Amino acid sequence: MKVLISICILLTVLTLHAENGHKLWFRAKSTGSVKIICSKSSATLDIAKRELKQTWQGKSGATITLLMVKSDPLIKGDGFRLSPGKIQAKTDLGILYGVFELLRRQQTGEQVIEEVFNPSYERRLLDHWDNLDGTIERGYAGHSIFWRKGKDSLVVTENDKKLWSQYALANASIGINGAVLDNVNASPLILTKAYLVRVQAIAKVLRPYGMKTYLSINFASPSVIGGLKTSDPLNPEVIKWWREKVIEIYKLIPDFGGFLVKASSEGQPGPQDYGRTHADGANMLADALKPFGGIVMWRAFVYSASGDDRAKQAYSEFMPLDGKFRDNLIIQVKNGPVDFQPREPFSPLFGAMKKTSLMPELQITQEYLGQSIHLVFLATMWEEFLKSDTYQEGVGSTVARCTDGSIYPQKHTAIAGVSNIGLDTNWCGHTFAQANWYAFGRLAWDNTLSSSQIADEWIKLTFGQTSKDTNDFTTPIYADRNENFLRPVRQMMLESREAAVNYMMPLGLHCLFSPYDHYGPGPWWAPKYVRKDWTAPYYHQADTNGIGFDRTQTGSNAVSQYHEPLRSIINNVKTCPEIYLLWFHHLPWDYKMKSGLTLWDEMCYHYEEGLQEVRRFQKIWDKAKPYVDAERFSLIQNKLRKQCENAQVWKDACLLYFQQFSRLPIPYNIERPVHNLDDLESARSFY
Ligand code: BDP
Repeated sequence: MKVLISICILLTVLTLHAENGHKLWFRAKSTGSVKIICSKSSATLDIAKRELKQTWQGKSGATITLLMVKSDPLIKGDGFRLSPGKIQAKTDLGILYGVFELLRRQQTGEQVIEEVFNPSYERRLLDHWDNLDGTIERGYAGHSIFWRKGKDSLVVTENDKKLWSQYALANASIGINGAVLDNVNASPLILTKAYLVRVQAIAKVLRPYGMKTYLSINFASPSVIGGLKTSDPLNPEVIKWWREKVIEIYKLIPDFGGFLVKASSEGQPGPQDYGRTHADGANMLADALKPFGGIVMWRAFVYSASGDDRAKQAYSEFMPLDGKFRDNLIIQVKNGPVDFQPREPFSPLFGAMKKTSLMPELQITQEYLGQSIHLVFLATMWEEFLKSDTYQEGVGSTVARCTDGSIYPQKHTAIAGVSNIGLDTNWCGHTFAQANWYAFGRLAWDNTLSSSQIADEWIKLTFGQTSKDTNDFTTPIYADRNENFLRPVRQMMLESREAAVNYMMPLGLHCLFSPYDHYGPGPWWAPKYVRKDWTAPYYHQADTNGIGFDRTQTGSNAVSQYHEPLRSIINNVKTCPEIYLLWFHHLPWDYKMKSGLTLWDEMCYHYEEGLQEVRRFQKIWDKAKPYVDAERFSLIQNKLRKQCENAQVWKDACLLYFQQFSRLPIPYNIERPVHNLDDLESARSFY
């Protein structure tokens, strides 16, 4: 019995100390004391002081001055000026951000020299696709941290508050300053009193960390929960209903951020149900929010079953409305014109809508990128997107500059990422998925950061130093770690997205997913009963003549939505970048690629390369063992094994399926498929 009890105690102690990933990128503990001079006090400044004390890694006994300044023309909004020994800002939140920058530099060995830091976007938001019953749409890390099912679902517990404040701290540390708390496929119930009271409780916890709360709303709320006969945005009763609802919300949450709206899209109600335009619907809500400083984020993710190329539809529908939207309204546009695919060109709306504020929507949750199983670092994808040149105002009109106010005088600037956070102990389901949360925040703060720098920071913060290490980055121990851990792991992260593109859908292919879970391959999936633009063959158009979607001037003419010279570049098969080749062109299987190979052979090599890259990641990770705690090491090792299995499935499925059309052999220096196409086609799940 005694032995049993001792074992139990031992196990409890061990689990308590087991590394479960919950601490995210907060690993450092103070290595000495710090004296803080700050004449002001507030909840936000208290957090700043607490963090400084708890994680100080600088010289013991040093002094840090936190100074509020009124007139520093270089500091904007919640920006700050960081110099050795001093952080200056115009707002308390600016001071908190400055503290995090300083602590990050101490932990990563980056120097502190006098420098001003300003955010690229005024609003840097996480969109949670959390349902009120606690499930998460496209969530792969457990249930919602905000909502749950059951009788006591709305009771706010101490555990809730603790988790929300940890969440808010993590967001503040990377500059995220807002959260949309519920799914874009919104339940009208979110606007009922009981739920609003819970939103108020959440807002209270997030507030000191500088995070505002926002809600996704259902456009039909007035008729569904308000008892009205209609939700027509031009109906006076409906207008009044929304005005009163907004007043009710601001009474509870005075700094409420605003509404996110998915309307007239994928079956969601919207103004078009009443013969009204997106502008009619969106402006009505914007007017209700205006007196309180709230904004509307209206999504451009719309496409009908009209038969027109789906990639063209958001542009076709929204461009005619440019200039018709209120100034407290932002159109939220997904990075690509279709839907968060492993690779898409940027949406042509960026830069094109010149009289309307536009915000990018990125997807942090890896719906189409291996979910919480595959190691795919998304910063490279976002960097590629943000740096894409729209040419709208000449060379250098990048998406980043078209959306952050550098080119167009947008009243509001914002960027959103669909969150990958859930109740899983490690928040994101995969340790490396935490890097995507981190990267989103860092890029939202500074859209010029390189993915390499972000990866570098994240690895150092997340895997910390070993206990033997000092913070002296010149020590031999550090050099060894740098060479054998940091460098290869960073390289792996930077290559990981391209690897996924290679083994899933290279050369501009897209939407080849199994429809059941958006995880495994389903290039064959095309039942007669579903609309064509929900089937894979609609997008790959493979037949014995060739493969690819013809979006050139003689095809769907989606190219016309891009500005010159880009339009001509992508329209011409000779100048179209090969990464987008089959997005814009339908080409014969024996088309000659730049490498001299035929399209078919080139495609085969890409699939093979994707698989081999994951094989290499396995080796890199195995070698990382001495530098990582046992728990996270084996968790990631296991996930990489699964990723490898799935990369093999992807390669086999796509090559065997497309081979039926190409009727060409898979090049003989490539490993043969190990699955049968029939088995893959009848499989329901590849997890
Ligand atoms: C798609 C998701 C779907 C979302 C939709 C959206 O599969 O669950 O509701 O996007 O963004 O990618 O509204």
